[in-house]
Amino acid sequence: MLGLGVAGVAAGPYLQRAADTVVSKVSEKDPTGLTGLLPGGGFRYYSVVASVPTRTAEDYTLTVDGLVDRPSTLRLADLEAMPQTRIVHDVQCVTGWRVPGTPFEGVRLSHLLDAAGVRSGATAVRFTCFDGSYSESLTLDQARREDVLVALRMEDGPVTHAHGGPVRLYVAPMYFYKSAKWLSGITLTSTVQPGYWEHYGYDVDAWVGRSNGRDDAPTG
Ligand SMILES: Nc1nc2c(c(=O)[nH]1)N[C@H]1C(S)=C(S)[C@@H](COP(=O)(O)O)O[C@H]1N2
Ligand SMILES: [Mo]
Repeated sequence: MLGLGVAGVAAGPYLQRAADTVVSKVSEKDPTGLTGLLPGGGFRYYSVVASVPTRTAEDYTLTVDGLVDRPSTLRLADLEAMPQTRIVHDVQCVTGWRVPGTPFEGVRLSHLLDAAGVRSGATAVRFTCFDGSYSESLTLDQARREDVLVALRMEDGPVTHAHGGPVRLYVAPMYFYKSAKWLSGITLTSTVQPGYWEHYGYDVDAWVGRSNGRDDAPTG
């Protein structure tokens, strides 16, 4: 776990600055300013970069490419026009905090994969983000699960910028670091390419309660 400690130190200043930005918004409502907490009950703000550009319904795009027959660039309206699935599930961060019974809604990743036509050589999916730094990955089997969404809504409203809007990934059965915020790219690959935190020691297969050295159900 040495690598994780180093990553924590390296990411610290960015997390702090990002949290300051959010706190200043929170404090308009709550002058006591809960450090690092987002409005909406228990969520914490995470970003590995100091500032993230905003994307609106007009300028947001999601590319689907790599080992597919039909690469595409989707706009928010394209995603909104697809079948929507709602999942209510606990959110669990690997650091211990948990938000029970959180609704997410959006397009099943499997729907986008089918629409793109996954080629036979593909075994994994890589996710990239318009923050310019974060990335994640899933095996193709994991990506096809029914509880993996390209989420447009969270807590029964649009995904806010702080939560990774307008579009974030939501991988319900895994620790929340798999749920890449500010999603901008879905690339079908021939091998799993470990994501941002996975380079620093977090498990690539991030099943809640069965990975990252937490074989007992987390209590955070
Ligand atoms: N682009 C991006 N996505 C990300 C992260 C990040 O730093 N950047 N952090 C991950 C981690 S560790 C967690 S716990 C959740 C936090 O989501 P929230 O900020 O909506 O609470 O986002 C995940 N997705
Ligand atoms: Mo996390």
